[in-house]
Amino acid sequence: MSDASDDSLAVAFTDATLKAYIAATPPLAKHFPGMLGALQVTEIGDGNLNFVFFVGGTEAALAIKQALPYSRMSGGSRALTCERLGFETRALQAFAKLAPELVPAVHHYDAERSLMAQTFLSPHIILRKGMIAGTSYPRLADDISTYLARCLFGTSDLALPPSTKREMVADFAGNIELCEITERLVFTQPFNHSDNNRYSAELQDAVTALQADARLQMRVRDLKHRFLSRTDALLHGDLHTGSIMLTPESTKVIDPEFASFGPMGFDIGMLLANLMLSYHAQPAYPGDRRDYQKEILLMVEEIWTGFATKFRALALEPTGMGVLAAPNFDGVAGFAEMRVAAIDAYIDDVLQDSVGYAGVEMIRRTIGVAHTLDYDEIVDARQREICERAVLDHAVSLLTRRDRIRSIQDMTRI
Ligand code: SR1
Ligand code: MG
Repeated sequence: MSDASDDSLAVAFTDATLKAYIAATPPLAKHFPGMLGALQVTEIGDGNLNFVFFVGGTEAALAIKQALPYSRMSGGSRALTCERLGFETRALQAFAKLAPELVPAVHHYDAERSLMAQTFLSPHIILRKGMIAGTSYPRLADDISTYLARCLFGTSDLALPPSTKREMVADFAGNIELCEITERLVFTQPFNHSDNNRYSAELQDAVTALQADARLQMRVRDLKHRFLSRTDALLHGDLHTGSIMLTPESTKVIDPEFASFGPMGFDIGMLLANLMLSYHAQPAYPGDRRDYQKEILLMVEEIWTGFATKFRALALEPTGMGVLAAPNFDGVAGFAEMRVAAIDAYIDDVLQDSVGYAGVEMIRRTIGVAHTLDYDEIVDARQREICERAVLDHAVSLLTRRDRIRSIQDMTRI
């Protein structure tokens, strides 16, 4: 199922060539009746990998994403397969079947031009930016826990017929280059001496200590092994606060180009880590952010408990078809209780994984190559160092206590 994309056709659009492409492509042109002559085109992307264009006018708009055969952040020097956009498209389509209101709709995909059109989200903004501004998002925990429960459960063996699951695993196993980026940038470089790592000299003692901690290194290797070897569910693969666009009333998960099958705790942990990164950065922002910090902790707790409750309900549905489905005859003594216990044990395992992956993500965003805007925004170097130290301390505690975590409060209390 991998794309037959010919990278030579994936050349960067200009305003004029994109307008001409839209006019000549019926599934796109139909969005702009009577407007094709006056379309506005603006490149609005700010991610590491791709280009994103706003295309539209007063009546209608689309977001058009283009993946070129290199990463945007490398300026052309680092080759990267255009197939990533095919994986993103198929992941969005899979998630749309499970949680249609929580992802943007895909309207068109062209593998040869390496282009995908999706709903333009407005007035949504990137969650990370909203949290830097101290904005409250009362729907977020409920929406995102619904997204996680439905998408992780719905692409797992608990829900899918085995043949469908195997076909999907085989398809997404082809997302090799993007998974390799995660393996290198998330699990390998930050825990080794690497010229790619990036952190201020003031943090050197903390970095040296964590890199020399054998127990921590083994925990990270165990989590990396699980990431590589498990195929529990289709993961978004890069579910940080830059991959969520929202308003106080609406939440959309975007950008699943790193999608692959893996352990459920990877997506959940990455999201919780980015919320905790925001939590630890808040003291450096203007104003008194203590109440907002409490909101963030509550959100972390509500996302986990919402996920666990909804996932459990899905797994226990009497019509469930997955591996834990009830036998189709009554009276297997003790089966119902054992099924509940098995699901609860599975959820406990996902929690411990989530906490571990959260620790890894917090560390790699602080000392690895890919930092986040939360900390890039802090101009006072001493203040940034204080916040980053808090992140590293918290992350190391999460990793070293991972197997003793019994509830989400064990994570937020630390
Ligand atoms: C080369 S891409 C660097 C990072 O940005 C993405 O959002 C992923 O998190 C990746 O690790
Ligand atoms: Mg992204």
